[in-house]
Amino acid sequence: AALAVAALLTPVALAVPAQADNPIVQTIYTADPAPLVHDGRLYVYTTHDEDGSTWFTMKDWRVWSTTDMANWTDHGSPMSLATFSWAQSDAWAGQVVERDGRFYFYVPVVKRGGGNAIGVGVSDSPTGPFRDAIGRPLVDNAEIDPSVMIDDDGQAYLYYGNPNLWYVKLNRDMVSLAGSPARIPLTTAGFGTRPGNVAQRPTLYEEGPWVYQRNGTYYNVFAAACCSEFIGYSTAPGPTGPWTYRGVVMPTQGGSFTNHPGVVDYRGRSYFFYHNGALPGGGGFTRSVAVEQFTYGADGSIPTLSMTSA
Ligand code: FUB
Repeated sequence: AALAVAALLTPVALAVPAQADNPIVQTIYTADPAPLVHDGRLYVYTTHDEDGSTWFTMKDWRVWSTTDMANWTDHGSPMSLATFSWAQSDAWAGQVVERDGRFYFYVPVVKRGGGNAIGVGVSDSPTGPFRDAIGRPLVDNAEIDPSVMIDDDGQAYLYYGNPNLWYVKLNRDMVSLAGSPARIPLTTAGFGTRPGNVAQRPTLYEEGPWVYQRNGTYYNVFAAACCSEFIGYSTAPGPTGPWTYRGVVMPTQGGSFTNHPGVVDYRGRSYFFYHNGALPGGGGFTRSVAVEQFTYGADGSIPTLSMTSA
C-alpha cells in the first residue's frame, strides 16, 4: 500500500514508530471518515461502531490527526449524542468545516421520538469539545449524511440525503439556512444507472455525499447502489449541478455492506478515505477507516482505487 499508518492511543505515543498499515485506527471500530486540513495537520473525524450487534450501535464521534500519514494521534470524542438534548440515537456520518476560526460539525442523528435530522455542533478547536450550535435540528426532513462545502465566493452549501439528495445554502453564520432545501434531480445521466429494475431508486446514488470543488470542477463522491455499496462520483460545472456521472472510485470490497467517502488534498498529495470490515471481528457494524493515496487524471478524473491493508 502507499501508506503505512497506525492508530496511537495518546499524543504521547507519537514517539512510537509507525507500526501498522490500513486500517488507520486499530484500537476501536470506526467508520464514515471525514478529513479536514487545518493549520498544517490532517484531522479525520469518524463515527464509532460500539459492538457487533445486528444493527448500528453508534453514540459518539471520534477525531484523529496526523502530520505524516503514518502516526495518528487519538484526540478522543469531540462530540456525542449527549451534545444534542433533542437527539436519541444513531450518531452517523458527519463532516467538520472551519470558518472564521470556528469549527462546525454537521451530523445526522435520530431525534427523541424518532425521525432523522441534521444537527450542527460548534467549537473553537478542531478537536472540540463541540456544543450544540442552535439547540435544535438545522435540517429536519428525515434525511442523513451531511457534507458541507464553502465555495471560492464564500457561499457555503450543505448537501445531504438518503434516499433523496438535497442541497441548501447556509448563511455566513454556518448555523442557519439561506432559503429552503432543494432536491437535486437524481437522473441516470447525473448519477448512473442502478443494476436491476429498481423503479423507486433508478440511479446509483444511495447516501454519503462528499462534495468539494477542485480547479473549478465540483465533485460529488458518494456511496452507491446499496447493499453492498461501492463508491461512485459525479462532477458538475457549478455547486448546484448539472451533475454528470463519472464512474467508480472504489468497487464493492472489504466485508462491510456500507462504504463512505472522504477526499482531501494534504501536503501536495490527494487522499481517499473510506471504511471496511478489515479488523478482526470486522463487518457491517464493526467497521474500520482506511485511506488510499491517489492522483487525479489530467482531465480531473478520479482513478478507480482498491482497498489495501499494507
Ligand atoms: O455509519 C452509519 C451510516 O452507514 C452512515 O451514515 C452511512 O453513510 C453509512 O456508512
